[in-house]
Amino acid sequence: MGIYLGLDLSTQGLSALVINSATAAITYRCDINFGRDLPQYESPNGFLEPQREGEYHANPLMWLAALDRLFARMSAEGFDLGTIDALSGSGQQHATVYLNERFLDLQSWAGEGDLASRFAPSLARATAPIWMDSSTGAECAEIAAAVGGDERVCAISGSRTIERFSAAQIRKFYKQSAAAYEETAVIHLASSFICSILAGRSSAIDSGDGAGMNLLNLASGEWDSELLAATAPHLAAKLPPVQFSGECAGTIAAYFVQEYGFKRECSVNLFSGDNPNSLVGMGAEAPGTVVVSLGTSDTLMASFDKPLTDPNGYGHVFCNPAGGYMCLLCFTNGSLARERVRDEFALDWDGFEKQLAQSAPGNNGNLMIPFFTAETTPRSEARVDYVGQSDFTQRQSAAKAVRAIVESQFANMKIHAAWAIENITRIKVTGGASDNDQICQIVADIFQVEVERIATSNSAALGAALRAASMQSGSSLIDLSAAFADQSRLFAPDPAARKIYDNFVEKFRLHI
Ligand code: ADP
Ligand code: XUL
Repeated sequence: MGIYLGLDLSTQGLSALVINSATAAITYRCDINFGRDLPQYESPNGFLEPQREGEYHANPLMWLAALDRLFARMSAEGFDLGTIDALSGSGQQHATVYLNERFLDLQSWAGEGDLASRFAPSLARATAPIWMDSSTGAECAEIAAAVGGDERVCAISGSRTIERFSAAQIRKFYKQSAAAYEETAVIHLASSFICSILAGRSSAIDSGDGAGMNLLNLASGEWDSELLAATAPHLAAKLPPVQFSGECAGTIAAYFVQEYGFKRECSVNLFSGDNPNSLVGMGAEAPGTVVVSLGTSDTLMASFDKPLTDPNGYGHVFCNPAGGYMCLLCFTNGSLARERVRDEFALDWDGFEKQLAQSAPGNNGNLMIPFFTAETTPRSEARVDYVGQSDFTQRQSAAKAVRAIVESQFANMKIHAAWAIENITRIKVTGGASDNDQICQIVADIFQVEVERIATSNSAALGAALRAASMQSGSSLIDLSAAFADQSRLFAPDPAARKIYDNFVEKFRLHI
């Protein structure tokens, strides 16, 4: 039992969340916003003004300045950092940090000044491409071609080549700046970079976040020599080792003991990516429980024991910090698409919910292809079709249109997640649209499993804190995260809806 800190380095800020495992309580939170708190880095939303279309980079020194600022703020608020027994963290996935030989020379870590000034000379590249970057289409094609096609890349690494993933980003750097690439001694992810700083030496990349690089062989858990060779020369020598997320990176660096009063024996658990950490924070790290997040886009995360990969190549598979594997599927047309239909009929969310309540499951066969913008799952150009009765296709009925978008979205989700969710027993829903009871009920009826609404705020930081607690205390991650489960509301599936929705899903499949 003890006090554990979870850090979350997201796109827009750095957050801290502290838990007391004896009382299963979140006891403290603190946030730094890059734009507001560190305006000198000229990154109001956490990234630098794009220099070219699709190019999104951040300044890694800003992340270090945020770490100093966060601990200073925690101390100023009276939080005693000396009480922390172990910590871990979470990083936005895919972002790469390029460091020179100096970073590997621990003598050079001592010195004067704050973290940003100590580590500025260690950067081999001034900026880190982040997950929002989509400028590497050419490099994706080159890597896929060298390995024998995207299906093969997906089968090995868990994802086809993806623009924001690290391999394509590393290749682009090598092509554009060969000399700086040569000078790069080690390439870290955002997560393993911050972990290294805290542990006082270059740490491993955990297999959860490492799987978001298009470089890890999922089945072996090691870097894949073919993918490395297809990406850039001598890459094996520039990558840290990959290790299971539950490993310890060491005890906290002297800098944090001296500056902020951490105790010397405070352990640093390997960091992981925000999605693997969220899986833990939402208590879904054991197979059977699936998380569906209904935000701007809709996403689905599920865990499984074997290194399955998406036969269609839409989803991503990462290693699960609790062991085994997890998938992440993104449905781009989530809340924004529901808003389009809501606005077409001049409704508010209450009105949208009332229209859902007035219409019947299956919607008399009326369905919709709801891709108002280009869709990720399945990959599709923007496409909106109304299929069904004449008053529906002429859009005269709000009740039918509102039901059609919701039922069609979740039919689409059920079809494209089928490979990952064979034996699910529960769906945990979260995100803005999970406030809507009717939507939750439709999810329960289409998937024919109990749906539990959970309130989460920063599940990535919570997942990191729970991982630190598990590593330090030896308690199972599953037991720990269950103890932190939020109050929830349950929606039971209506057995009478099973057949209706089985037919509806098959009909949707024919039109997709
Ligand atoms: P993100 O984290 O992606 O910014 P959120 O999880 O905060 O998104 O969800 C925001 C979305 O939730 C908004 O786009 C809004 O359309 C949707 N939303 C909020 N309330 C409801 C509701 N009662 N029914 C359906 N959708 C809702
Ligand atoms: C996942 C992804 C994002 C980032 C943002 O593939 O790109 O979820 O991790 O935080």
